[in-house]
Amino acid sequence: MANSALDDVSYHQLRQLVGLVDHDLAGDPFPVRAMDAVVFVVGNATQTAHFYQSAFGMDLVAYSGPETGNAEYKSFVLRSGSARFVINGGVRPDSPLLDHHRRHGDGVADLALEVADVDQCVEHARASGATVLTEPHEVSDEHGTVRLAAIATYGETRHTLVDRSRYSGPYLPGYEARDRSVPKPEGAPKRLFQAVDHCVGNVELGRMDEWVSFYHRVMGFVNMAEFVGDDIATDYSALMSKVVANGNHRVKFPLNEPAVGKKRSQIDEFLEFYDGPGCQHIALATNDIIATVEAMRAAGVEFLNTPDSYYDDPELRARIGEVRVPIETLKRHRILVDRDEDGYLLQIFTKPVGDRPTVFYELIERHGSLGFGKGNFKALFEAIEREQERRGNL
Ligand code: TYF
Ligand code: FE
Repeated sequence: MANSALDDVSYHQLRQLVGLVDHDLAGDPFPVRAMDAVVFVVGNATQTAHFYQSAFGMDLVAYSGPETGNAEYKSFVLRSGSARFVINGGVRPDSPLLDHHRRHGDGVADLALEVADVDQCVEHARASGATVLTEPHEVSDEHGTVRLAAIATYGETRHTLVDRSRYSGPYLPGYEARDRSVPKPEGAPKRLFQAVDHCVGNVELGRMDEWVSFYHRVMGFVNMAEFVGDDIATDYSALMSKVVANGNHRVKFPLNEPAVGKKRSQIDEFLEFYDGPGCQHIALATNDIIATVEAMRAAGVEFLNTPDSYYDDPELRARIGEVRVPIETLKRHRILVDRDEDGYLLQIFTKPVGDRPTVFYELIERHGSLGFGKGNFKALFEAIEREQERRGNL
């Protein structure tokens, strides 16, 4: 598997980082190997790429733009372990990327997937009623050949399907290798995160189940146990949520819809400011959330605040038992903790990283738990609502 997204982090490490289960790709109608890339369209790719290097500690590995023969847009490819971000921004005034940005602001245009067989996936998707946006085709250069296609998902988001098993270049034909050019955050570990754990989609009111069935039918994804139903939703979360995953759980997509409750849903706020459905948050798996949060904070990344009462609650202390650091350390960093029958997880959420109240990040350190922090939903959603109120959108 040349240049696979899995190369930089071993299967064993990934098992711990993102929680994998055994799965046989051979019998899978839509054999997904991993996330290939999270592809962003932003207003200023040059500066956004700088941010992901200086604040998220990512490495610049490839570039395409006017200097490399691509007059329309600039594209920066960044890596951290097995995670790959591609940051695109229009250069020519007639670039379609600028129309995308006008509608959505900075956002995720493409959750690209590495698949074992592009043609098989596209045939299965088409037969299941999916919209094929780009037919299977090949692109080649001196490093080999990549086979690509794309299907539509919620809103204007797409899934590009990539088979790079016959390719050894830094990303795709048309890109030139680049070295890191911006210093990492001061005192930061070698990598601030090792993998993408999950990517969350926000869809319109009443459409979550349609999108869950889309991932079942079209991509052979399965349901994961964690969900927020209408029983919990109206009480405090203002959203409903279900999680789908590929066979081995390497790729996990929670899907949210607004819940009709007392307050204006955070999902409604997203849908208004993103101008439709889209990717709401990306969870990044780290093996040292303390060091990662320290480095990101030092670089100016803002996280949601969790009140002292969360940590002082004797029920929480009893429920979580022993974790790898004293609870005072978690309190100092405002890191949340949740435990279930399989183990525990540590997590924290940034504020939205762009101008619109849309895309944000989660950092997650898993110790056996395969969940998404259900025990934290109340405290988390209250923190999100405090921010919504500060923005005047509650
Ligand atoms: O991905 C998840 O399900 C958790 C919880 O607006 C969550 O991270 C769900 C919705 C949301 C923020 C976090
Ligand atoms: Fe999450």
